[in-house]
Amino acid sequence: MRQVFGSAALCLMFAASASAQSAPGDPDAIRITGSAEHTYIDQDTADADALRRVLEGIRLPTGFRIELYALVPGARHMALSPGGTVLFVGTRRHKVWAVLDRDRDGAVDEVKDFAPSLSLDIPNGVEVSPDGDLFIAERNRVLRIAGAEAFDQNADMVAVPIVPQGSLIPEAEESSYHTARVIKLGPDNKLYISLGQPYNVAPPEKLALYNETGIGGIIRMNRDGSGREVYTYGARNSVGHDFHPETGELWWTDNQVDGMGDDIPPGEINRQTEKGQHFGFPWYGGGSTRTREYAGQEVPVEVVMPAVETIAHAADLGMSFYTGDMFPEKYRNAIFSAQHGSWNRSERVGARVMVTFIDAQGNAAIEPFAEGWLNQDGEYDGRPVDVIQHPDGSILVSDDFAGAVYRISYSP
Ligand SMILES: [Ca+2]
Ligand SMILES: [Ca+2]
Repeated sequence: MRQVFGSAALCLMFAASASAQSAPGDPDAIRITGSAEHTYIDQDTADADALRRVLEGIRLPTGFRIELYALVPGARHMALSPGGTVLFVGTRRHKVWAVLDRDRDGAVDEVKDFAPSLSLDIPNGVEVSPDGDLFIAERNRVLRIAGAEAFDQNADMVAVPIVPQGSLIPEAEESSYHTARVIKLGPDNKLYISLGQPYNVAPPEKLALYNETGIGGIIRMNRDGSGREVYTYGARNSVGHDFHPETGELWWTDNQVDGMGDDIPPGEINRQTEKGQHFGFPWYGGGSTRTREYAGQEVPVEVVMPAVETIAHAADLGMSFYTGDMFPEKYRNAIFSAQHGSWNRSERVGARVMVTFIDAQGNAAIEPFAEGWLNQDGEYDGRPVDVIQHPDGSILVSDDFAGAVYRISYSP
């Protein structure tokens, strides 16, 4: 019965999505400007000074330098506007922050909330297309706002729900667990959105519904919300993905099963070469480690094993390929990724930025790049979440524990 209901719900979801295809004057569009007051984040505070002292202790390869870029409360996933003047920063609360550098001199002029009249629910995922559409992926809705870079000057903007409220996942599957969406525009001009499944290990009776809806995977769709399909199967909770600059292949991080001890299962960075591949969850809890719940069962699908296994429970989150000119040549097309840090481990690991080098044969090797947020007392001074590239070739790192964005640059 459950599966029948699931299919019916899915049909309704697709019907709703289709009706939400946007045009100017769309009746579903939400007017987002108005009289609501912005919240401004003061950048000249004792917190900023304390964070600068923490950054003095961060270890980086020779020639690299890290500095505080902005104070941004709860900073999660990031996207830069095409003109480079606005950094949009998602959160797991109710705001998307706008970090403004109006004159593009690399110094932040102002940090305030984007569209305070807009009511948002876990707007973790943000993306901006090259032609200026801002996409916000919430717990259970996706919005598109055209021309968002100009929000500071333009008093007439609308948010179009390209995936209406309650249609990203069935409402009965809403949870506070694994609900931080990541959204990125692929080289095929489609939106790729990760949908974490809401369990430690998903129970068998949920699997059919999850396969249909893309929960425990990554879905893709056109920029108006049409043409939704499941691209990736067998993920547990992916919170970071990006496309290889040369091959266009989707690479993504995955957070693996808790409660199996300190040292297993490994975390994952996966390489996907075509639509519909399955990456093993819930039969595998990470790498080749079988979950207790599905132990001994024959695995009914062909499984793609991870390109990189990472240390258990480090919580690999946001990632980006590096295509800039600022860093030494060996970093070209490497992956920078954030390890948020463990909770399910007796001794903490993570809270660092990693780099993954991929050779011509596609073999990948990971190593620490920036570390030192885990202090001598074993406590966090920061927890990196996402890494993106700035147009100048530096990288930006968000931190939801410290409430900050850092900039890492290089000079020989
Ligand atoms: Ca500036
Ligand atoms: Ca896997």
